[in-house]
Amino acid sequence: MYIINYNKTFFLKSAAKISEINIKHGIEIAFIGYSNTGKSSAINFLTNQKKLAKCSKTPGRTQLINFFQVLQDFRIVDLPGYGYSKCPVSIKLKWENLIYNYLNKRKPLRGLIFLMDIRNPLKLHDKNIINIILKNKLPVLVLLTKCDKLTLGQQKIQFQIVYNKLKYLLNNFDIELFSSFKKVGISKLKYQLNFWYKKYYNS
Ligand SMILES: Nc1nc2c(ncn2[C@@H]2O[C@H](COP(=O)(O)OP(=O)(O)O)[C@@H](O)[C@H]2O)c(=O)[nH]1
Ligand SMILES: [Mg+2]
Repeated sequence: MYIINYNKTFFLKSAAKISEINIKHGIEIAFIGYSNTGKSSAINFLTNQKKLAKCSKTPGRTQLINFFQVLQDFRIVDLPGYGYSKCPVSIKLKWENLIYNYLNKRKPLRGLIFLMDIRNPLKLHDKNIINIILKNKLPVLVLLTKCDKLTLGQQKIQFQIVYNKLKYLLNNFDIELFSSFKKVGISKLKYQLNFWYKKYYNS
């Protein structure tokens, strides 16, 4: 298997609208989930860089789509977190629009890393995202984040519960426990990203 060095990933650009994105070559994989689920932390963990994607204690800070280049024809994308309850409705709608547009229209998009806090998965917006995923037949890796917050026993139980629910909701998915803090789940994440890149590269 072709080994990708994720440590060399660098920030490429941000966009507030999908019409602003002029990069059309190669493929990209997007990280999606509620604000504060650990998207930026996961990207930093993956790339072994402390501040590549900004992590924030204030949820909802990342309002732009951020593109990071892994390889010349391979990008990862940090999507704005949806559904942060304390922000104004107008901003919320703008974000949702941006995310839905991205998921529906972005041609290089080949897969999603779908993050849900293990303690509170499958919330309202997660289900909306699942519907778009189904419609667009996007392959998904679900990460149950912040698994360090639960005991190993609780993690296993919660994993099984979410897996059983997703089985009826999604066709093409995999699921993994994840913690950026305790360094859990990184081999599966890399394996999945490598797999999608390889599929593109060999096509
Ligand atoms: N316990 C725990 N907290 C985490 C983990 N990853 C991120 N966090 C915390 O959750 C908050 C949101 O993380 P961030 O990566 O900015 O989430 P984002 O909004 O989805 O990009 C921050 O306070 C992080 O320190 C994790 O693996 N375990
Ligand atoms: Mg973030």
